[in-house]
Amino acid sequence: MNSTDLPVYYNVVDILEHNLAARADKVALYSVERTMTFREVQDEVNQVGNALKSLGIRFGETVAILAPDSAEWVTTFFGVMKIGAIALGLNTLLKAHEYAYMLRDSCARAIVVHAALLPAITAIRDQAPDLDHVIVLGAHNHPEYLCFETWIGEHSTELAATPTHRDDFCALNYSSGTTGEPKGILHAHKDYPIIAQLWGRQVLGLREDDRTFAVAKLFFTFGTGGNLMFPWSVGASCVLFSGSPRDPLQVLTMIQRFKPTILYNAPTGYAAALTQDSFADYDLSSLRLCVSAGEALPAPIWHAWKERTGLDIIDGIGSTEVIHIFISNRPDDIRPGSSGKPVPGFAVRLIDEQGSDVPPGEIGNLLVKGPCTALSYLHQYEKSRQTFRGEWLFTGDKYFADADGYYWHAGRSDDMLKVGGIWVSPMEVESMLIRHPAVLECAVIGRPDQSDLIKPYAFVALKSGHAPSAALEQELIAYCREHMAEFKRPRWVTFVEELPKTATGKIQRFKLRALSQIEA
Ligand code: 3UK
Repeated sequence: MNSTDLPVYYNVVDILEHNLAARADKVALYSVERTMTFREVQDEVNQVGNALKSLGIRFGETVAILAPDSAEWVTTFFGVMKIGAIALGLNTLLKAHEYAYMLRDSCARAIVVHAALLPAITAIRDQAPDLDHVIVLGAHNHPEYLCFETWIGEHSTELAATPTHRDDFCALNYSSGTTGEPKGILHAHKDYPIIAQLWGRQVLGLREDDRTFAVAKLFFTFGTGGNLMFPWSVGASCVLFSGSPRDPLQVLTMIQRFKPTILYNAPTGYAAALTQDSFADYDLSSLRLCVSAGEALPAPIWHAWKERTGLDIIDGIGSTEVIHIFISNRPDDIRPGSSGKPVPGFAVRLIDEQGSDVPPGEIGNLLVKGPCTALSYLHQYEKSRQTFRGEWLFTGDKYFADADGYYWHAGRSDDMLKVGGIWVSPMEVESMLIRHPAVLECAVIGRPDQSDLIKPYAFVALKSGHAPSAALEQELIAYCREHMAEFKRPRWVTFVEELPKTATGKIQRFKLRALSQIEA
């Protein structure tokens, strides 16, 4: 499937609306707070769309959403796209200065924000010059901001979709890089129906009687696709999870209560659930299939999950640039530890530094070509030219293919780390550590934990007058935890006299990586 299979004028809200004729009164979404049928979702989407129009939000303008996964997240998301505006789902784990950058860079004109996350937005309101409207979910005491419920309550449940071109942009996500600011990635209305067909139906085999549940959040395209677009494209329901991915008991409780058939999680999520003493007490019998993405799923976790639950995990590599999974295992064809085979509709290449294809068994740089890849990074011309190479996307991943055609992840060509499925730039952690008064210099690398999943590991040289100690190690970790998104903090600190450097003073991370392997 590609874009010409869709009508020229196509609005992605069709993924919701095609259900109105067929199953308007079926439950579309479950959550602890609210359960809604397709008709109820549609009514609220229309109210949001009308309310946004009444604020003067126009075609092509950006509206941000900063909230835990919830019914309101979903109705806002579709309401924005239905009027031809662009929905920006913000990562709820970030700090105020990161929101300031994203709101400014995207020229967001309005934000729908949960009251619990509002302080981060009020703190930077004056740094987002285009942000004319703040709409708050839940109770708050800022009379100058709109209250979501009253705001939409004044508006009609009737609204015709803006006849957007299938190639018009509808959604924006930010993704971090090694250096510099996060990169805005725009996707078009056509991209979600295409990937829903190519992976959701073709590979995963989603059906109308499925019920999906994602630990991965809706602000991440892994969640938006897997837990919203794909189920609704086949008339299935989704279960939204507003809790923390780092709390495995909450996750298990949700599964027991809402009985999903499909579970999406990151490898850390599977590993964390397996370590719970009470794991066997939970009823997971509704599940028929599990999906893992965000980082490579080590084979031992796959086998342990299979042994404990009888369930297969489908590991697949996806990216925000491509929108979702493009190399994947399949329900009837799994090689644990590998990412599986290219999803039909995508082409992949593995090339060496000279650009020649490498033979099976040899590691090369992964390129992918597909019908739903983004076109560029917003406002990042040079970085875009390096990454979007004609029809091919340079993923930054190293891979090799085995003799049977399965693809195996073999690290990154940059220093970026995937921690719990989310990007961490070692340089960002280093620039935080260096602000601590005891730190002279430092370097951060990835190190596998006991489940073979990568976590940040810091090497630190101290200023004179400071001595290494376990207390100082904890202090440095706590310092990062406090000042940056928590998942980015180093999990271990090793104190060194000095860091290995090249003659030109560049830190030799490969030496540190070798050192960390000897220690482990
Ligand atoms: C890494 C994997 C090995 C890889 C994503 C599914 O992760 C997603 O998007 P991001 O833009 O990151 C992309 C990068 O993450 N990666 C993802 N999945 C795997 N590495 N095995 C995997 N299974 O480095 C890739 O380039 O955050 C995943 C669907 C939608 C997504 N956005």
